[in-house]
Amino acid sequence: MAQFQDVSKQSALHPKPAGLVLQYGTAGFRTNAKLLDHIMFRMGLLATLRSKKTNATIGVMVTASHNPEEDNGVKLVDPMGEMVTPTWEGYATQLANAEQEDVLAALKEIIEKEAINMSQEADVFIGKDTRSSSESLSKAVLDGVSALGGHNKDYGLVTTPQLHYMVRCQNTQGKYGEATVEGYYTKFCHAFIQLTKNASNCTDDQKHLSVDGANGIGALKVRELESHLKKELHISLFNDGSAGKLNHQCGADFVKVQQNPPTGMTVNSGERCCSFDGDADRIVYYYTDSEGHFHLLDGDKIATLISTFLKELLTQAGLDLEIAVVQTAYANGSSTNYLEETMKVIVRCTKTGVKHLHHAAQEFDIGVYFEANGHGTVLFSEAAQEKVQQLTEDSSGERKRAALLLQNTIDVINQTVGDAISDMLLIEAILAIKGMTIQQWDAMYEDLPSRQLKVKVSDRRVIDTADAERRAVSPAGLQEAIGALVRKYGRARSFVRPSGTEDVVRVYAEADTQESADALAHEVSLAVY
Ligand code: 16G
Ligand code: ZN
Repeated sequence: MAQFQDVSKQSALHPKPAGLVLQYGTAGFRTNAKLLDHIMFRMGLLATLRSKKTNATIGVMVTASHNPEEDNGVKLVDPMGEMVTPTWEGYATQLANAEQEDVLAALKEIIEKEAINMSQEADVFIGKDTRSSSESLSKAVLDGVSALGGHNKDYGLVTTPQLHYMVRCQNTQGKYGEATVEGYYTKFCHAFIQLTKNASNCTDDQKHLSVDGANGIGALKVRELESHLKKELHISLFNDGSAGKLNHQCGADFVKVQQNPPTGMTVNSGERCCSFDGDADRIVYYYTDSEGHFHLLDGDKIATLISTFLKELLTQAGLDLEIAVVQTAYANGSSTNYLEETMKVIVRCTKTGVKHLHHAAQEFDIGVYFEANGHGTVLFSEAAQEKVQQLTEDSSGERKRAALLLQNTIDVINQTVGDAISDMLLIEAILAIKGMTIQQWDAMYEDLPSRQLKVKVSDRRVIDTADAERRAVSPAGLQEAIGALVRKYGRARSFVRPSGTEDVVRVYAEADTQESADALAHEVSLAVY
């Protein structure tokens, strides 16, 4: 077929370095940008097949998130804006690793296995972050799409969650919003403005927020967002990409791991600050107190704030909807304890990686999911959304007010994936409505001191875990050794897991003092060797 001749011709222009093996991991493909040209071309091919198969628009995002500037990566987005399914992750790995002369055969194998009708039309949406390599890599994706006769829409520079949003809007015929960047701002900012109308006596000081844009795409988009905020939020933007390097000593990952403010930002004592990561799908908040101590409000604190707010609204609205918080093993023990014991909400723990949390959250009327690193969102079931909508029409007084607040909360959230901009608007609205300072939010519960370490081992795959990564089942004896170490300390917990993005084993420990958490993490890392 002529179609496949085009693929052969184009594929030769995007050759694979012989012997290179890469895997579609938790965050898609991610490595040094110089190794990715053939991967991009092939992901263009695969997205086109996926579009034909699902008869829907598929997204391809070129980004390496919080990785250094020299890296890049690519992720596929499924029709409802969610991560691509595990079977297709497998195809992605197969196609990426086929040697140059075997690309066609690998492609045909997928077509056959999935019984894809090649005469079906295909549509692919493409976005990229601000890395210098993203421009040419996204062109390679476009080559892949056109080689199989697919149509494309290139959104250029967008955040990862913006691209997820576009895909969902397109495939729900506008029901979720308009599939344009302008439509994105209009939807989320309108809901934000509606919410803040419920905040009485908010001073200009309370409306002020310092944002660290990680010198990435999030910074560009915050600038665009500002004009839609009608002065309901006053943003001071730092690390806007004009001088600093992407993710270098700044951004959500740096702040979370280093437990320090980013460089390039003025952090005045007591002031509310937040950091985005390099593709703006993560956010963490922080402040320094009058003694200069740094206080981090991570994904666990964010989940707690949001679920408290939602639970109060459900009570006021008299709506009986089941709400759950989904976390990973990295969630601070204090947060889990507070959610279960004080707030009495259901808490679920899943493996690391957004797709696992997202999936678990879908099982509830309202599923709030956050990784401690600041990636998260809230999912509302169709039925829950309908009930809220109905109540806005059928009720009056306090109940109607609560129902309208719930409705606008649903609309300010990007339900496709964690989104720093949309999460920021929701958090700012909640703090304003509750008249809450960042210090009061921080005081909801006190984090247990914790420590994360990484250990280089010859083969990280010898470590196998169970129980949402909280228990090591191999090698033999490791879990018993960890258990014995944990018993030495007060309120202690520790686990190890092979990283899905780096060639290391990660160690997590928490305990009643920082010294104990540090010592425990160190001892457990010795047990891993
Ligand atoms: C990826 C995941 C993130 C996870 C991290 C863990 C997505 C979109 N991103 O960045 O959720 O926390 O990997 O990395 O799923 P690790 O396996 O190296 O610890
Ligand atoms: Zn990211």
